Amino acid sequence: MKTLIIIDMQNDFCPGGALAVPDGDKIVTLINKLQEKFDLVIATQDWHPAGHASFASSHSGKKPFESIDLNGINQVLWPDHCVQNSSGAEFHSDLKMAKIEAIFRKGTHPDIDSYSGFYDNAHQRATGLSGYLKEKGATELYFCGLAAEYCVFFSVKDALDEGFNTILIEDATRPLEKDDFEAAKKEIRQKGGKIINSEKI
Ligand code: VGL
Ligand code: ZN
Repeated sequence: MKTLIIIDMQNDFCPGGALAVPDGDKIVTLINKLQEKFDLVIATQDWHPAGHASFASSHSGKKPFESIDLNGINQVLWPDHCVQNSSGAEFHSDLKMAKIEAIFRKGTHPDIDSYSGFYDNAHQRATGLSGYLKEKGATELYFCGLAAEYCVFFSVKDALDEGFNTILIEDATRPLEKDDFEAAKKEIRQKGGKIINSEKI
């Protein structure tokens, strides 16, 4: 069964937001059109408590986009973003919600970040997404949303590890940094993932 997974299509990742992805808002119309072609559509939502450990503001003397070691894991420090119940954490207002059957929230644990929709960055806590998809009979997972080389990429990698047929829809995602996305695409292909454009669907 063909499933569309929309990653973090939230205001803070769009121009004007706290952690804006260049042209992040330009993919909303395409994602709305794509939804009609899928049997199952689900979404993820970055959903941090205030003072989250991934925020630069939680570490004295640190600035956004610096990296630190956080409990043994390399952590990029971000501007405060997607704080629970803030307008930045809301989905882009043009995103069609009618076909989205479930929303998986992530990044809720105060001490650890969670890029993937499946697991936290230490791979210790599952969101339940994998079990949900398997119970629904999902076999082919198509990924879109933001940001391409972070939450989309980590979700794609986990999907491959979980044994799903995994396809990234390249024109329905946007990166923070183009070069980092090129490296991510290479790794996706090496792991057996497919990368396509939306016209192929
Ligand atoms: C994301 C950085 C921090 C993403 C979320 O959705 O790609 N990136 N939190
Ligand atoms: Zn986040």
